[in-house]
Amino acid sequence: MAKCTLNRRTFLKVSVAAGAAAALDADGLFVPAAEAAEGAAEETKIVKTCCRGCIQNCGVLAHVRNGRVVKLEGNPEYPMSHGALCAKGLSGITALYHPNRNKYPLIRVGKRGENKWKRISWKEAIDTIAKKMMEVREKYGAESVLVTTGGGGNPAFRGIARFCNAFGTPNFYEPGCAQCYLPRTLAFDMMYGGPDTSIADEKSREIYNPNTKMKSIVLWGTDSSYSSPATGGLALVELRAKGVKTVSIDPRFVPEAARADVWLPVRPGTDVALMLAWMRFIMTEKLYDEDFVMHWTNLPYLVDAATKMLVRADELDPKGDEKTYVVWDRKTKSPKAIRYPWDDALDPALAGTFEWNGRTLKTGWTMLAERVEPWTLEAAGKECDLDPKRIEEAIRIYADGPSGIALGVATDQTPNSVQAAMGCVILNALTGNVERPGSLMQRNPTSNVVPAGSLATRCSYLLPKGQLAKRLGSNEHKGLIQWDAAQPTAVLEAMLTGKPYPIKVWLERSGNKMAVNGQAQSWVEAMKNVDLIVHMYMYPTSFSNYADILLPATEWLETNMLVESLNMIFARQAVAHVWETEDETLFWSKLAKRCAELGNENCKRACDPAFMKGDLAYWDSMEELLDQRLKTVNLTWKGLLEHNPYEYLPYEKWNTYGVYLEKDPKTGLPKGFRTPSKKLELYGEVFITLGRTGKPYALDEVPPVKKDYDPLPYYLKPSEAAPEIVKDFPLVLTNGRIPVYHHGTLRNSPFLREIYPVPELWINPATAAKYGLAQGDWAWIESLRGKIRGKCRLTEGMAPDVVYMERFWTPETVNTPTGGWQEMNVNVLTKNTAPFNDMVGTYTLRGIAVRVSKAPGKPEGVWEKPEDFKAWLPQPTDRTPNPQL
Ligand SMILES: Nc1nc2c(c(=O)[nH]1)N[C@H]1C(S)=C(S)[C@@H](COP(=O)(O)OP(=O)(O)OC[C@H]3O[C@@H](n4cnc5c(=O)[nH]c(N)nc54)[C@H](O)[C@@H]3O)O[C@H]1N2
Ligand SMILES: Nc1nc2c(c(=O)[nH]1)N[C@H]1C(S)=C(S)[C@@H](COP(=O)(O)OP(=O)(O)OC[C@H]3O[C@@H](n4cnc5c(=O)[nH]c(N)nc54)[C@H](O)[C@@H]3O)O[C@H]1N2
Ligand code: SF4
Ligand SMILES: [Mo]
Repeated sequence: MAKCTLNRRTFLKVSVAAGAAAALDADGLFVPAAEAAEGAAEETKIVKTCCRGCIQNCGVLAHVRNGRVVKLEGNPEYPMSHGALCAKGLSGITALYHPNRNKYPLIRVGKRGENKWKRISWKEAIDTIAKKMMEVREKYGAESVLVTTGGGGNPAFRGIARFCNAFGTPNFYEPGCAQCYLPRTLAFDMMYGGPDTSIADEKSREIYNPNTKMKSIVLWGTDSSYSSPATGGLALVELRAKGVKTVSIDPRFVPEAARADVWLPVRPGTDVALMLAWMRFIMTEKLYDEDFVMHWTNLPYLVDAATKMLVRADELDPKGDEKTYVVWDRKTKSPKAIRYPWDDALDPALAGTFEWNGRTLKTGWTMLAERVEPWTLEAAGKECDLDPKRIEEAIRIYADGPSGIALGVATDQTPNSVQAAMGCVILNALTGNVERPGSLMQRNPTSNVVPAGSLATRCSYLLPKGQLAKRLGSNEHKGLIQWDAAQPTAVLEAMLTGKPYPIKVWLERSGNKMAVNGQAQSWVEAMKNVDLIVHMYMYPTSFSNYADILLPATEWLETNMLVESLNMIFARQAVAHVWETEDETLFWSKLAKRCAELGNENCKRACDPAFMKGDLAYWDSMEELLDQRLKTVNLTWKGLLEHNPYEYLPYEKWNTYGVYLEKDPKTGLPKGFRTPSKKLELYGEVFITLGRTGKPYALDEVPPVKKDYDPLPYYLKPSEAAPEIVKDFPLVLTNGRIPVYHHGTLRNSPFLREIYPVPELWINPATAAKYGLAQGDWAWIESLRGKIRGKCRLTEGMAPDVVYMERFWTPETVNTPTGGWQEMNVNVLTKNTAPFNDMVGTYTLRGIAVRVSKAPGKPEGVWEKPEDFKAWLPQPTDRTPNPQL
């Protein structure tokens, strides 16, 4: 038997050198690794799986020898990546065998943050958590339990909402949501009834069509070569090679900007002004598709200028139908009900203001035209710091379609978030770029094995009556109901003040909330009021310092999951398993079950008899859940592994266009879009209804908002553009992805840290000179809320008054007083207070006012040299059998 090369002493040396990371009642952490003798004998197996180093799922061929993963390469069968893998994916092995993995459930024995832990069993951990949850439920109500997750990389994203709904708490949040993707899913769902166009979220799938008719594409606040390098980034390279033109709208000269036909370095946070100008130009220069706009959008419908509501047929005639809309008929010069989809007997006006029976009626088109009127190219140029001629050039490339606007996360991160997404739908619709060959807005079929990319669904109906109105922040910001989510700032307030009720238990299952929450420092005091904080993750992070229980989560190479990519289903299958890590999907199920048992045992007060017994609130094994999900394609998990990947539809059938034109068998009419009018709701009356009732998402009563949501996009100036702030903080800071990291992850990867050891502050050379900064210098960056350091990267690719930096934390300083998150993290500078986006509650992550000055050097204890990271090289582990294999 071969000896383990790493003994307790060398381990301690490593972990002391690592300065780091937590976990660590060291006894027994390293048990002998795979036997060398066996190693020589066993052949290398190649196992098909899928990566989850970011929010994509590139196909992977994992080479496994003696139960250890020894090499990763791309699987050419994966239709979005064609065998490519990025640096994050390739670092999967270092993540899996990292010496500082969370290995066992641990419970705190010292004070919070003292880093003293005791190993406990999973059963004990789940029992302790469930008992505390039930106690809090009894004493304060289920809403005093908060569950949080991460947006990126989470196979159980929707399952967490389901867990909350079943337990009865309306309070779950993730730091993306209103700051990521919800603004877009909300606008696209309500105005179109189909998917958004985010490339990083695996939408805009037309870019993967080898025979696409696309002529141009606009990358608006997204840089695919950084945020989806092996999928969208690769596809764009191929599209350009075929002559597709691109426009990049990004304050930084990122790779997609460098390769674009037109780059518009928009001033951070001013995108909606630019969008309004695009709309105005397209409308006034007649670059729109009139036939499509007339027949397939609600812009010809009449709006009552006083109430802002669309006029219905029953307002013209008591016998009229309340669901039928009204147009201005030019033949009869009167308002007329128009049946769906069209009435050839009528001659509807697209534009116009009409007086009728003492009411002023305007078409949706005219309402929009009035809204965009101030936004000439010159006005937008001034507001967004752009050359009007370049704006025009960009619009003309876009208007020469088929084309589409791929809207990224940038516009989700200011209080103007939903309006930008509304603008994107409007622009795509005005130009007719909807469900046509070559356009980005498409409704392709789905097998639905992983609805919204998550194994478990939300089951909003499980939430007991009366609880929805208690959700923190979602009465004001009703768009949050689409995701069953609370607003982080409202949660923070409750945690701090106990109002409207206290938060007593916090279960958190992502990486480092101190790195990804806006204005992260505001949480420190609040957390002191929470009795039990649980952190489930693959390794300890700054957040673990605030936790009472740590739970070890599986890495993607240890996880079983379903992945749907275009017309195919792939298995992400566990190829290894280390220590006592567990798939969190199973963890939520076990916790739900234990709570249910306890609830039934000591149900003293009138607890809901259906408590946690609702439809599939829990399952006993991953296989049970996977089998359940695969039923829609008549497969089992074992069956899928035999046919991996499984093509559930031939590509030609999957690649459907013009879904809205397909006949609805029930009516014999075209299906239209999935909206109340079956037209694209560019005049967004649906948003007024959302604010008043929570519909279409609320399944329970909620109070109306104080002020109706605006049915049309409006521009909101960046929240820190006021002269009294700019006087002291003259630069604008923004963020964006680093290709080698995913959010707060992988800062402990020795190879990736070697590539990108410390965060770069991108700054224009003239600005740098003004503040005495040179290439490679350390700078202070300061906002109204805090001060951090970054390393200067001088580049002409930034406007003189704009700087860029991304979130960063350092595992090597986690056990120092800074917790590893205060030194270089932009989320010390960002702002989580008002103004918020009205519909979803977005706060300000991008476009905040800062100043810079020279710093003496790097923060103490931070590693920068390649040899520093040696301590994090993969280590032998045990070969704990994976209970799920
Ligand atoms: N200033 C600023 N702040 C931001 C942003 C910004 O651009 N600027 N971006 C925002 C955005 S878009 C988002 S989405 C959020 C991201 O915030 P979070 O998602 O909270 O970030 P992480 O926790 O780093 O990422 C989640 C990680 O969970 C890990 N994971 C994967 N599988 C599992 C599992 O089975 N169990 C567990 N427990 N963990 C797993 C993956 O490594 C994944 O990356 O941050 C937001 N914050
Ligand atoms: N490598 C890597 N990939 C990731 C992630 C990661 O953390 N790392 N996270 C994943 C997640 S959850 C998400 S949401 C996606 C996001 O993916 P993308 O949508 O591509 O988002 P970012 O790269 O954050 O931002 C895109 C660009 O917006 C620019 N930008 C900054 N401010 C503004 C502004 O005010 N207006 C405009 N128009 N542009 C601006 C930035 O310079 C950046 O290049 O990436 C996913 N993929
Ligand atoms: S882009 Fe990179 S990290 Fe993301 S799934 Fe693909 S290989 Fe993995
Ligand atoms: Mo995100």
